[in-house]
Amino acid sequence: MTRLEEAAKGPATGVVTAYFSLGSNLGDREANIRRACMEMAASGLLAEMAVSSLYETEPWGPVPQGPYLNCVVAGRTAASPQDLLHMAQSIEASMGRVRDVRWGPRIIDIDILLLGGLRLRRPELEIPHPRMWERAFVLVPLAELCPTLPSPGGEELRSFVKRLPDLATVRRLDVDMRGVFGELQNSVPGGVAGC
Ligand code: A4P
Ligand code: MG
Repeated sequence: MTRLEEAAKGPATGVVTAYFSLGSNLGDREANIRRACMEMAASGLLAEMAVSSLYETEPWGPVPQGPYLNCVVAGRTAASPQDLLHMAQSIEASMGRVRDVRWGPRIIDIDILLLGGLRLRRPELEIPHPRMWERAFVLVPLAELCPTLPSPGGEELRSFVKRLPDLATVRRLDVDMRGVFGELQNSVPGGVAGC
C-alpha cells in the first residue's frame, strides 16, 4: 500500500494537491519531460495526476542558453514537503542532471510550486516557489490545470496570466500528453480534484 493510500484511510485533510514545474533544455527535451512524468508517477507519492500542455519557452534569467520545454504536473498527495523534494531531486539525479551554473541549462528541473495551502520558508525548500509569480513559463501551464487559483493580489490565475509582461515568450505545442503517466495513474483530464 502506498503512503497516499495509507493516509487516505485517515482524515481527508492530510491529502492535498501538489503542483510541480518541469523544465528541460538539453538533449531530447520532450523525452526528458516524459521520463520525469513517468518517474513521478512511479514514485507512489502522487495520485490522480494531471499534466498541462507542453510549452516551448524562451530562456528566463541571466544565463545565455537554448529554449526550454516546460509543463506543470499536479497530483494528490499526503507526502511531506521534504519527501516530495527528495523525490524530485532523486529523479533529476537518475536522469543525469549535473548542478553547476545556477539558472543554467539542464536535462531536467523539477520544482515544487504549491503544496495545498502550505507556506514554508527554509534554506533548502521554499513553498510556494519564490519566483513562480514572475514567470509565464510556470503560470501559463499552471493556469491550464487550475484556472481559478488566486494570485497574490486575489485575481484568478486565468485572467492574471493574460497580462503577464513575458506572455509572448511561451508557445503552446500541439503534443498529445495523454498516457504520459503510463498504466500507473488514473489521470484526470482537464484539471485536478481539489484545485
Ligand atoms: N529549493 C528551494 N525551494 C524549492 C522548491 N520549491 N522546489 C532548493 C525545488 N527546489 C527548491 O535548485 C537549487 C535549490 O533550490 C535546490 O537544492 C533546492 O533545495 P536547483 O534545481 O539545484 O538549481 P536551479 O534550478 O538552477 O535554481 P533555481 O533557483 O531553482 O532555478 P530556477 O528558478 O528553477 O530557474 N527558463 C525557462 N524558459 N524555463 C525554465 O524552466 N528554469 C530556470 C531555472 C532558468 N530559466 C528557465 C527555466
Ligand atoms: Mg530547480
